[in-house]
Amino acid sequence: MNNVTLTYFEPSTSRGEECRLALTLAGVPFKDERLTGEQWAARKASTPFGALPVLTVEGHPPLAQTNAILRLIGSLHGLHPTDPYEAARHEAVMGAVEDFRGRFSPTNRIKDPVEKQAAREEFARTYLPDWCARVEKQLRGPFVGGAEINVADLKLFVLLTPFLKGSMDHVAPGAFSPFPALLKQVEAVKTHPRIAAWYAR
Ligand SMILES: N[C@@H](CCC(=O)N[C@@H](CS)C(=O)NCC(=O)O)C(=O)O
Repeated sequence: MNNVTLTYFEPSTSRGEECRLALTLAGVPFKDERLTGEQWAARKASTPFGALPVLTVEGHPPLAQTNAILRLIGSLHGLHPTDPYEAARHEAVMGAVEDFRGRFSPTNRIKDPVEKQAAREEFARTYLPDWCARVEKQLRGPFVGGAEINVADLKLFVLLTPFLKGSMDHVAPGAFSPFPALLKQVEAVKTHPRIAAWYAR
């Protein structure tokens, strides 16, 4: 991969961060382009699907859709399984992360504080434990595929870290306590030398 640019917004809590971490883990030097709202408004129409992240690699058209970007980086750099069935299992975990976002994100847009609290508490009581129990069954431990880290692990890490830090109002970090294998997975990603080095910059 030559002359690589990863375009996203500033936050480190969502899809663009997953791609930055994948490039970091792969040891690929890249331009870390972070757009302001104004820059994005001028650029949106020219992107493949009108959303970020977008990966640009010399000699190839710009690539959008986070999971496609992660699969590409993972496949080129030994961070995604080569066995098609195991690869599909990892992709299912990546899809489950997007499912979680799809269920949680609407609560960000609720204006009424009482309604928002109720929606998040309901999420923490119902969807969250069911999702965690199902995802835990997919972990061979500590990572999705066993001893080796893969791009699917980065998605779980980026999704869960803000919750475990207590940054999501009305969803206590303790909601994840019944799922020790999941907590171990997040810790294993966080302490991976290349990931730790990225956050120590
Ligand atoms: N399915 C897409 C979703 C991308 C997406 O929704 N990106 C958001 C940021 S996380 C975005 O670009 N929002 C700005 C906009 O839609 O104008 C993916 O997985 O990459």
